[in-house]
Amino acid sequence: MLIALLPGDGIGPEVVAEAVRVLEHVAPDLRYEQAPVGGAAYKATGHPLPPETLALAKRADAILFGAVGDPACDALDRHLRPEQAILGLRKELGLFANLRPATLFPELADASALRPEIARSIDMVIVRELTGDVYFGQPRGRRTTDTGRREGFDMMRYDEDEVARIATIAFETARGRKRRLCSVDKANVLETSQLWRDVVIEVGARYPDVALEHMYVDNAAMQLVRAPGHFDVIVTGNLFGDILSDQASMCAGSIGMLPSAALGAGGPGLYEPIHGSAPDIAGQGKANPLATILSAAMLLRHSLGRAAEADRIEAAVAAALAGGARSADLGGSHSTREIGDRVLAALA
Ligand code: GGG
Repeated sequence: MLIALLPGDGIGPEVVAEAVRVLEHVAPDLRYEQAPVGGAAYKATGHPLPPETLALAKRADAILFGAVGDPACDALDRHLRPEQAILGLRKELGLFANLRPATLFPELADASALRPEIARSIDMVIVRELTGDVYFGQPRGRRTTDTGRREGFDMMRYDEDEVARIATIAFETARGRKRRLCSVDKANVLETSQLWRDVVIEVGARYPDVALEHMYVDNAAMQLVRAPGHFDVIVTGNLFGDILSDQASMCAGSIGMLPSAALGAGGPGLYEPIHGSAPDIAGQGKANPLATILSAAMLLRHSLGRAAEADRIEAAVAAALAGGARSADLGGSHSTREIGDRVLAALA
């Protein structure tokens, strides 16, 4: 089995290196090929997603992705910015479903932005749609109006098939859990959200065993900090999911803890920490590699069907945390490498 390694920018290479050490320990038969992506690829080739990188991603059995984003690229045209690489991979590979589990490891209750007794109730999966919404809608761009004012615009757009397929993934995910699904939208204001709500209800008719509720995104943001235990599975669009999952991560201790899987209809899945490239701490060995290590566990489970190895990694992360492993984001001083060492020690 071939794993494409796309470490990317900032702390991406540091956290991917630790995840690979862990994968090599639990699944020594896997093969790896690495390619540049994001700002690193732009600097090397003039494009954030070079054809060779895309070709590797397409022929791999799964992709382990680090992070993209580089302040040195801030002035570039949008099409050349590092973030276009991850958007391009999702689109090219048809990776429309993003599973973002937000679970609190009990040892991290004190690291949560919430009071520990509230934080302990967090156990949810956010199902974020990944290939639609304002991220991809057309038209988009900049123009100067007749009166000489500069204007920027992005089209928020979903069609019913895009909503139906992500809703189906969300209902199936809920079926494998506590059978509660909260669909998050802004249907009191947005046309796209009204369509979203209609289609989710239609798909829900096939899942009478799953309790479906609808929530406006502003209320969902509030409920995530007031009563996170209310949520089992959340399904939402690309933009709302991006924002809510970062919020959920801080409730679960740190953005350095949340893994994700981007899945489509066949083809390789892409696995990445939800955090970005964190250029302020890049190269200093301060980054928390656990989100990437947990993403590697998701890779084993979802793309390779190797649940036993995935379970071992997750248990080792829990054991490392129970043994006091703490990077700076969790209030500790262990380096990226030391956290990797502690997970490996728990696996031994
Ligand atoms: N590992 C996540 C990452 O690199 N995030 C940077 C980013 O801009 N992502 C866009 C998105 O997730 O929609």
